[in-house]
Amino acid sequence: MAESAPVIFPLTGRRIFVAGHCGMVGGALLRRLAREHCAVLTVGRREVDLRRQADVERWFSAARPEAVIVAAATVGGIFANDTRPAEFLYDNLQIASNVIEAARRSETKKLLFLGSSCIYPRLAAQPMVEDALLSGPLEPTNQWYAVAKIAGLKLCAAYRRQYGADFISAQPTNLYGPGDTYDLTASHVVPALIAKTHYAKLSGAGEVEIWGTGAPRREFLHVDDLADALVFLMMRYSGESHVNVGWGEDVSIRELAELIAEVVGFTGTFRYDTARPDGAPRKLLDVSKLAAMGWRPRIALRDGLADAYRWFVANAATSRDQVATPT
Ligand code: GFB
Repeated sequence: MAESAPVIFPLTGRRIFVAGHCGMVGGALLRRLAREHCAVLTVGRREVDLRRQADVERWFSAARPEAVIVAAATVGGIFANDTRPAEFLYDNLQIASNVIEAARRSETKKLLFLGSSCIYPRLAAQPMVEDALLSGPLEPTNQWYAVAKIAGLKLCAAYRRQYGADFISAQPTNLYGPGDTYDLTASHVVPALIAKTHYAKLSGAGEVEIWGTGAPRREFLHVDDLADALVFLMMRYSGESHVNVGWGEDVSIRELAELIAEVVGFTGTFRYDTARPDGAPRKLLDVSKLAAMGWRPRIALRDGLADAYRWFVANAATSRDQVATPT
């Protein structure tokens, strides 16, 4: 394994703002940052709506964080992206613009913005390198979210060039883990299949519905691995290009469903609803840039799914024995 890149921005003693601390990524960042000797700042949605420029600028000029991680976003799986295009575009453009500009005005020394696995072209060569950005058309189901996230990456690059700000961005693959969303109208595939197989097991239903053909391939990273990579990049990376963060291998949705069935203990069968969209055929990140800096993920998919399932049972599962499929 490559030797770790040197620390150029120590976090010790710094005041670091985690925007979006109630989300899955924000929660993982709070757990990870508890191991650094820094003061983590958070603010609730009722106090500051990150989509409102005046709220954000008022909060930044009072709090003056030295470092910022932008983990806030309006997020969701393929159904939410496809049916709420205006929210995905507007909310995420506003969050990116407001937080990045307020950070510059209040002289934040370092900022890290997060992209999403949909920013690359639908048919990008696999695994996808950082330079594949804007080299072809986007996947239609999530182009709205992708455009907003690409704008955020470009804002960081532009602020580096024009203002000399040390603003960087990371590009995570599909994420899962504790704190995920289990509402099927908004969830990604991992929590959706955990919930569906769990309730089918409880009710004795022999069959679970999977959207699409089961053929698309996705790479999944546990959110605690992501948080570790983000802290690594905050401390050790400064550059204009975004940096991919992934596991380095992918699985088909069919393989994922079988693995989740094993973890949950569901012994029935799957039915594929091909009237539902598949989305991008494959999304696997090339992670060689981050690996060359000396960072590697640790949580293998099976272990990570078991962890996510434990969290679901303890925190999100209800006494219902079935879940409604969104139409
Ligand atoms: O996780 P997912 O919604 O995200 O879907 P994307 C991944 C694949 O799983 C798709 C299939 O091929 C879905 O059709 N799938 C099967 C299901 N059953 C289900 C189910 O019950 N629920 C869900 N949600 N999927 C999102 C983007 O794309 O990923 C966002 O829309 C973002 O913009 C995010 O990039 C990371 O990988 O297709």
